[in-house]
Amino acid sequence: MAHCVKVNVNECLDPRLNTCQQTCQNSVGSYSCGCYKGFAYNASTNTCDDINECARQIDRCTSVCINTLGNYRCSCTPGYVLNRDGYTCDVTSVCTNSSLCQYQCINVNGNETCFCPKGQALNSDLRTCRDVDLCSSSSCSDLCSETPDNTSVICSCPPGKSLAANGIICQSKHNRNSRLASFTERLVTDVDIQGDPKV
Ligand SMILES: [Ca+2]
Repeated sequence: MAHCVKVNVNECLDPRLNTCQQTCQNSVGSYSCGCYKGFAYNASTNTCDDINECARQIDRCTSVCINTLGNYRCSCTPGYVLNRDGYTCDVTSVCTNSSLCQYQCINVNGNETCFCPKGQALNSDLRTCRDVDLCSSSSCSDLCSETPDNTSVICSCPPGKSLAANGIICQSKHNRNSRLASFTERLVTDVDIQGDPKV
């Protein structure tokens, strides 16, 4: 009569003895398969399927959720940066899209906004800048030119006129001189009258 000895083989210790994809739980006379955290065991295929935390809405992301194999990660919409907790987002002062603007990009309350240097204006594409003709809106009465750095205007006057102290109005040198001349003349006349000896 032969002895039947029941030997407990640990199938989990040898990959050739089990068909588990991820984890293996030994039991007397058998074994069972399991999965790592982030995976769900699929009994029909004996595989471990990724759990899509984003789709199942079991993620902790406050903004954008990106599913990964066995896990997920959080991201933020443009203008926001992920906090160190890995879940929440805060407004950032810098723009995430550095190629967005022709010149400068500043994050204004989460909106990445393009700015132009002084003397230039933003085009309707909200990205590029155009030179602004500062003279077209200047107060110069006669001649106008832009400073080399394109940031302000300089008024000037044609020959025969001179720039008033306000720096924007040209006045005729001739008128000024003739008024001065007539004033001097009147002054001289007054002196003559007063000085006229009454004999
Ligand atoms: Ca996942």
